[in-house]
Amino acid sequence: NYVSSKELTIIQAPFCGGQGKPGVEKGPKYMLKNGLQSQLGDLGWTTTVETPLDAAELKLMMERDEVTDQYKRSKRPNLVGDNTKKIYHAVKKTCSEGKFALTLGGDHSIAIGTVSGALAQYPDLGLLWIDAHADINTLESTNSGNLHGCPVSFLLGLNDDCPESLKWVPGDLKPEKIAYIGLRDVDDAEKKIIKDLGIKAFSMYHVDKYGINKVIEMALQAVHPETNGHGPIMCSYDVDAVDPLFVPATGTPVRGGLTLREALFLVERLAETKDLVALDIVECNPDLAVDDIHVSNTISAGCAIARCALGETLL
Ligand code: 5AB
Ligand code: MN
Ligand code: MN
Ligand code: MN
Repeated sequence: NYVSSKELTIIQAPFCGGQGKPGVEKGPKYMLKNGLQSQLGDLGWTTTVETPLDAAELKLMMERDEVTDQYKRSKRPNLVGDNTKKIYHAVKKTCSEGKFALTLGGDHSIAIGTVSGALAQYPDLGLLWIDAHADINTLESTNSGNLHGCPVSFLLGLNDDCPESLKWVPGDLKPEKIAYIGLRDVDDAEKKIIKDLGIKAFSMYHVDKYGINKVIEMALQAVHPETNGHGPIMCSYDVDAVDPLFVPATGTPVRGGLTLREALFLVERLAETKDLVALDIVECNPDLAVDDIHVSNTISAGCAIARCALGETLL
C-alpha cells in the first residue's frame, strides 16, 4: 500500500487549452455536482478538494492566446505549459503527503502535469494510459496542433525544442514504464514512435483477443517486470476509451470502444492491486451532449470510474 491513509485530494483541472472545443473545462464541476466527493467519503476516503486553476480566468486567457500563442504546429503551448505546471505542483504535493491524487480534467494535456507530479514522488511509477488515442504526437508530428494529443511525448522527453513555458517538464518517464489500453485511433506518426520506442500498446483488438482481465495483467507485468507486476501505478483515464454508446459527451469519440463493464473492471482490478497512487479522469465535455441523458451517462461513467478505482466494488 503506497497510499495507506485513505486520504485523497481531488484536484480540479478545468483546462481546455489543449484542444479547441469549449466545455471540457466543465468536467470537474459536473462530476462534483454529481456527488463524487460524498460518494468517495462513503467509501471511507477523507477527501479534500484543491483548485490550482481558475476556470473563469482560463476562459479569458484562451481568448487572448488564440492567435499569439503558437509554436511550430502546436496551439497554445504557453497556456498549456503554465497551467500544467500548476497541476504538477498540486499532484506532487498530494503524493508527497502519501495521499491519493485524483485529478479531474479538463482535456488530456493536463496529464503533462499529473504524471510528472506523481513521478516526482514515485520514480518507479508505472503508467497505464487508457484511451482510444495514443496522445504521443510531438510538436513536429501533430497534424491538429492540439496539445491534448501530445502529453505522452512530453512525459517521455521527446520535445527538446519547445517553448520556454514547457521546459519545466522533466520528461524522464521511461518508454518501458508506460502501457496503453483501449487504442483504436492512432496517427501514422504515432504508430512509428510507439514502434521505435517499443512501447507496450494494447488496442481494442487485444481486448477482444485476450479479454480485459488478461490485458490488464499483461499491462501490469509490462510496467513492473522485475516485481511480477507490482509497484506504484498511475492511471490516466481518457473517457473516450469507453464506447461512445456509454460516454457520448467527449471531444474525439471513436466507435468500437470498451464496454462500460470493461471500463469499470479495469479500474476495479487496479483497486484490487492496492498499488494505485493516482488517477486522472479527462475529456468529459457536457457541452457536446445532444441531450440531458448524454450528459448524465457521461458524467456518471466518469464518477463510476473514480469510485471503482477507489474500491467501491471490492468486498
Ligand atoms: B485525446 C489526434 N491524434 O493529435 C490529434 O482525446 C487526436 O486526449 C488526439 O486522446 C486526441 O489531434 C486527444 C488526431
Ligand atoms: Mn482520447
Ligand atoms: Mn502490490
Ligand atoms: Mn487522451
